[in-house]
Amino acid sequence: MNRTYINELSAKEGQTVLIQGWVHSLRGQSKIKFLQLRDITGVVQVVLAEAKLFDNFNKLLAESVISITGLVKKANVKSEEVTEKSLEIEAKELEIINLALPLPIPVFEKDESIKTELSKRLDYRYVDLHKKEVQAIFKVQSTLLQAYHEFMIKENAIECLFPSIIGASSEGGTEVYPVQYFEKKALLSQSCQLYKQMLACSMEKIFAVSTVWRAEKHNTLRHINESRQMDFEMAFADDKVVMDVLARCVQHIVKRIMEEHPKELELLKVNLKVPEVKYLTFAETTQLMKKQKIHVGEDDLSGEAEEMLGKLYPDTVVFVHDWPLSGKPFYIMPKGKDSSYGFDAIYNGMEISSGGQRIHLPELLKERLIAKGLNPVNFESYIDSFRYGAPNHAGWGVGVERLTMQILGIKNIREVTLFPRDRDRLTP
Ligand code: AMO
Repeated sequence: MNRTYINELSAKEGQTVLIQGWVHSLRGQSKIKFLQLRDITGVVQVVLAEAKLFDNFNKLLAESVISITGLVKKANVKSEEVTEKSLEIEAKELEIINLALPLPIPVFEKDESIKTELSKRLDYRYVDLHKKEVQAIFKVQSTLLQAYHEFMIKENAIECLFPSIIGASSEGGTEVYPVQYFEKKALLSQSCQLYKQMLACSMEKIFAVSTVWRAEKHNTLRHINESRQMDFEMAFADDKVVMDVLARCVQHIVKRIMEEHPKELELLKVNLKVPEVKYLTFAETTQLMKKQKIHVGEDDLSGEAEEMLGKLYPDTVVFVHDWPLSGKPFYIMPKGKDSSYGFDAIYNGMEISSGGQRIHLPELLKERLIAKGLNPVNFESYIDSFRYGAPNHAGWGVGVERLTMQILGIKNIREVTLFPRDRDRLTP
């Protein structure tokens, strides 16, 4: 018999079906036993009235994996956990696929006030991922990635794959992981920046999803050492053009999540709205923050300022552009002496993206590398790539985890990372 998923049961009332999944909860009296069975689509009540099934039932602990063959019957189930309340399964057979040991962390926390600490949950992430709240986060993240692809394909962008082992730091700075590459020293990619630029100079409009590594030593709620980025780069474009692409892209992603995931959003208590868009210069933002008595750096926004932007402009992608040149990486196009064509995008109080127009002129690029204390010799092939027909171009990178946490209003980035890598965590 083919397996039926739990959300398909309502179409099979009166039929015998095979369902498979995890034991969500168990309850037994001497003559009749109940269990709730969960699969990725929902939870259903199973009634076991035949004594021949009790031996197997008595062996079960929560999260054991079983197969049930049984009859789909009308019912009126009260339990909040059950998703198919109008039916239940009268079990005819119970097969144990794998008995679970006593759980190191609860999967089904009846008492919401007793929350397991995140670090312990992450130690047992493989158990934590049995929780429907946790699954909801990653279902939403999956749709986020699919919606990004959908949007980019409609924009006629070409998807590209880039190397993860690179010769020179793409973002400047020292926050890189060294790799021994045969006789040479190499680095784990901090971003696909140099490659996406080189590619936009021939393929015009490109996008990528890649894993990136940043060896930042500090432990914060918004940084991880291995993250995923959605990148975009476009030829014959400036900062204004690509900010508009990013705004429409985030709006499309949010809209798709609202369409696909009303249940998950309800479970996670998220009231999602398609964001508006606001453009502010860095100077305007500084003025705005002064009024609010909030500190802004000379060439960077503080976390507090990002939060305030979220309060002043809720459910809005706020672009802070004309960013001070000193606060942007070497590849960002200067605007006059001190300003730049660089921007950050702040959404619901946190930076989700940075980008800008790039330098496509080799001599200016060399100048900017030197100004940032970097050696142009280490960037020779990147600089040379702009000597043989390089259009002006612009782009951005969005952190997948950052966008997920801002869409879902989740405070700790580790919650939205399947297997986070941070200063203290390398397993699982
Ligand atoms: P940036 O370094 O600002 O820009 O990174 C782009 C976006 O990636 C996310 N991000 C991170 N998320 C979690 N943990 C981290 N340690 C982390 N670092 C970055 C953020 C950030 O906005 N090459 C440029 C982009 C471009 O100009 O196209 C870049 O990497 O959401």
